Amino acid sequence: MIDIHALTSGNSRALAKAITLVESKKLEHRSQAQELLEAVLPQTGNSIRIGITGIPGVGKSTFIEAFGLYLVSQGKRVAVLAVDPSSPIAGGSILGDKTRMELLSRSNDAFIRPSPSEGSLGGVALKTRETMLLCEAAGYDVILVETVGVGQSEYEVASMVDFFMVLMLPNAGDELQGIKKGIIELADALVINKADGESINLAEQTRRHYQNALHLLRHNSFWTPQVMSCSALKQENIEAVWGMISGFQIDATKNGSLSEKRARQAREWMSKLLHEMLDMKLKEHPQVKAEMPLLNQKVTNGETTPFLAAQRLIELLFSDKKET
Ligand SMILES: Nc1nc2c(ncn2[C@@H]2O[C@H](COP(=O)(O)OP(=O)(O)O)[C@@H](O)[C@H]2O)c(=O)[nH]1
Ligand SMILES: [Mg+2]
Repeated sequence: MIDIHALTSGNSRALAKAITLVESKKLEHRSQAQELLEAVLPQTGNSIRIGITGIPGVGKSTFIEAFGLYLVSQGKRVAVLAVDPSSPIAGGSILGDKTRMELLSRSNDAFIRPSPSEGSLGGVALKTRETMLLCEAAGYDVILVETVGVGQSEYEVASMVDFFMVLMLPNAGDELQGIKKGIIELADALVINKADGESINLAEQTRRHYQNALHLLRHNSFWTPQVMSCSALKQENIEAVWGMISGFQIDATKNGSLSEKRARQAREWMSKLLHEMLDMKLKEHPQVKAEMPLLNQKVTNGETTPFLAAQRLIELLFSDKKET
């Protein structure tokens, strides 16, 4: 069993155990985990949740090391999580990159957790969401959620954080950046990394390029997305990146948009989970399973309409509810 008191007083062993429970696929663990999450819910929400994405090699791990160490030096406690639908052993993921976060991983004020290898209901992203809540209950002030951008992971990360940041290379033009369409539009900040040495001028050019490009986008938030540059390796301008994000945190807290955004995200997750649960019930239901092939056939042959077939399956799903 998890010692809730140890967890909420910041014991990292209790936190690690709680995360293992949340990540477990065993059914009884699932309900224990939900009980735990509900119990600690009042102690959550007191962090700033920051999403970080960018192509492999852009410098995410180096940035997180520099940024995390800076935050620790400012008295913050930092948790680093990852959403990566590929195996955590594969290259590019947090685990393989722990060497680039050597100092941070040794800090008592930092907690680094690799991506869960898989999730059933809600996927890897749900596990990370729940882990984020546990970290908040354990008193972490800043949660960094990294993704290497496989599959839908950038969208999933953007939908669980307060502030979404895209790291970029000093190379003007999206084509060269290998960034998926739509990601730039989700960004609260674009940060051109590796603005050092011979790349300083190119980084500045790239910064201006995106600064102009962002003006063309419409934003339905009080926040105007920012474009900055930094050097994670030389630890330059890292403080300015934090200045921008903490400025956002202060304003978004004051004007209510932070709590509004979180509430919306939670409702969207509920809806997503509801659909996934219904889907699972459909797939498991014996009569639905039995009639599905026949109805598929009938729809294929034009003997019934897709509407009527779907309606029949829904009726089957709910027909036995009175008996149970
Ligand atoms: N010159 C320079 N190199 C950097 C910087 N940040 C990271 N790198 C290098 O870029 C490579 C990839 O960095 P890494 O943090 O592993 O990138 P990730 O794949 O996005 O996590 C490594 O060789 C880093 O040393 C930077 O600010 N400037
Ligand atoms: Mg990395």
